[in-house]
Amino acid sequence: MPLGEEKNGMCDGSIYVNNPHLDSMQEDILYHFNLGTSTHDLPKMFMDVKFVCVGGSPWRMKAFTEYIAKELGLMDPNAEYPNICAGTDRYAMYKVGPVLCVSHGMGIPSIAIMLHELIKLLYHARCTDVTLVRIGTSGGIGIKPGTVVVTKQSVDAMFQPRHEQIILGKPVMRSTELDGELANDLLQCGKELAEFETIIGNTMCTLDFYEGQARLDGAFCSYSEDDKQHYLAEAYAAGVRNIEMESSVFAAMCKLSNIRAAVVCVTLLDRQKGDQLTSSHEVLNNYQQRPQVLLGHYIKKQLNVSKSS
Ligand code: R2B
Ligand code: URA
Repeated sequence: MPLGEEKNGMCDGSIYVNNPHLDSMQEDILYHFNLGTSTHDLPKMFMDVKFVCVGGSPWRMKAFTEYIAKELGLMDPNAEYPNICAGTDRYAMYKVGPVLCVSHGMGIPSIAIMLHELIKLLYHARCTDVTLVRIGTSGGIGIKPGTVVVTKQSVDAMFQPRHEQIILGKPVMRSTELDGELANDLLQCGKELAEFETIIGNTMCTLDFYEGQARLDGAFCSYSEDDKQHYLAEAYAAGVRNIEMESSVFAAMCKLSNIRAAVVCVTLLDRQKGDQLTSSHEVLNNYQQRPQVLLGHYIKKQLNVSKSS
């Protein structure tokens, strides 16, 4: 099947799941969330969700929940936000008003499992007009560390905008197209904030942090510094400005289920200058807050919340 031709439903704002088997199941257990359709009233719990923010670390998702609660003036800033998935340590989930925050771990397999269950959760809850944003960290190419990159296209290690999913032993290629208007709106938010540099560029999604990202400091390395620089230069020429490990499957699955989606990652280092993360924890923590601040600004604008509480 040509790239991007899998069915992805109507553009009516509803969540699309393309699985006829789901209809005949008596209940659906979202195992890695410790939630289910017969044990939980998913519409009651989640129907009002309009923004979903996903990121690698559970800790960062909790921090974003507290931040957004304060920014939206929705709740007592000192309130505790319970982890909705407390019964499992696979993923963490928090909700404040229309904002749901979910952690996804590291790498394509981890985020893909989470997204299958998240998409079904939103579907069972009958959510509509949901915007889903991945906020995260990345390695930059030729840009200042701390720059926030809004993804234009997620590309694979051969710089192609596709995600390969093996199904029944055969490769299925899926399009990684993201919502261009949302990406531009997020870029605009970065410009309005003017607190850090925000750019739009292609994001390379790899299967590994070390050899997959042309690092010289893994346990194994069979290439030279020149080989590494050549590869990074090729990536730059293909429009790649940052490298991370989840955007391709994220983009592909959101497209298949009709969800408006974006990827916003801060760069922690310039990979043309090194491989190791030598900046202090303070600096890295400051960088990691930038995608949160940008997304917070976007959500506030969408909800017409004018000032910080
Ligand atoms: C960015 O950072 C993680 C690796 O350190 C990975 O999850 C990613 O995409
Ligand atoms: N995350 C990555 O995947 N790569 C980096 O270089 C930094 C963060």
